[in-house]
Amino acid sequence: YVVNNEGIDYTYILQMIERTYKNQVVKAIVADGNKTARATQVNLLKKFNIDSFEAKNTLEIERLLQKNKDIGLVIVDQSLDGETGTDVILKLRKIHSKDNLAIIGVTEHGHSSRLAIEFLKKGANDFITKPFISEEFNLRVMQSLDTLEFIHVNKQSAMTDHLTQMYNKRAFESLGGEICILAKKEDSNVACAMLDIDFFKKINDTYGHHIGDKVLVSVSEIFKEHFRKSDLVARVGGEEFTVLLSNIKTEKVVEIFEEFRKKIESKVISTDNGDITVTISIGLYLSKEYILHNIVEKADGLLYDAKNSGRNKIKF
Ligand code: GH3
Ligand code: MG
Ligand code: MG
Ligand code: MG
Repeated sequence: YVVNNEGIDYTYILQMIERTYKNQVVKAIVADGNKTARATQVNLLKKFNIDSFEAKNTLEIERLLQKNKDIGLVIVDQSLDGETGTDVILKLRKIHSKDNLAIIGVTEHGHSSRLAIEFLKKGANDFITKPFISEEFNLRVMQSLDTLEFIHVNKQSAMTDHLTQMYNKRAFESLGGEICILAKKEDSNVACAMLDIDFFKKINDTYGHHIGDKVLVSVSEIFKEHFRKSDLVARVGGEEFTVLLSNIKTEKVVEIFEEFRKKIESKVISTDNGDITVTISIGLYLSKEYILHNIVEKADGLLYDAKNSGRNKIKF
């Protein structure tokens, strides 16, 4: 289902927490003032399947990071083009935190200990001393990437609802807050929908909790196919869901949710105990307010109206 594309593309906000490291081959930057040294490291990385870019200073590194969202690692030598590696690391860490980007500093024999300390102080994850054995280089790179992956997986699971694999309430609040900040900057409107399955308790009482869960998963699948990846959709309670969209026309957004409501109503969920259908009530609040908590409360009030006026309908 493709909604009109007039909306701001928030995909990159979602990408921040959707970066994958094992499924998608991660890329690296080799920053070194010396061309031969760069080539050596690029070749080593290539051997264990990591594509890398070359850079000589902060500007080049930043440009590469902006353009290639799949870069997870920067290897920085102390001697660069008009800069020192320690300065570069300091600058990079002001923008890129350790949970998004791994940095390895490269020192040289002779002044390695002092410099290694400086690298770590400035925010490097690790360091390696030249000349190095390729095995050590390999291990240090992998160690840094594994840590990144570990952080990523943990963040993902902290933001994901286990049953439906949708965003949970925590994710909704954190990503929703960012979407509001952006919408305010762009002076665009925000549409917030609160959705609640009608008489869900009856499903549990009639068929059992296990079947209730199955219904929730089926409903979550309809959410996933109906909304865009850049729309924020979350399971915020047992059988309660929230959707946040921005920069969208009133008629359009009502149409989107009306179609969704119909899809839920007509979906037949087959179980061992027979076919089940459910309906959903929707409170939809469209405004130029940017405080998430307030917006959600308004949508919740409209949901209450939808429930009280017969259910299986949208109030906006
Ligand atoms: P209404 O139309 O007013 O929303 O009625 P309702 O029965 O859907 O509302 P109510 O809030 O009374 O009941 C919600 C039920 O959702 C109660 C709870 O047992 C069930 N529930 C909450 N979380 C889960 C879950 O993870 N799995 C299952 N199977 N049921 C859940
Ligand atoms: Mg409820
Ligand atoms: Mg209820
Ligand atoms: Mg309900």
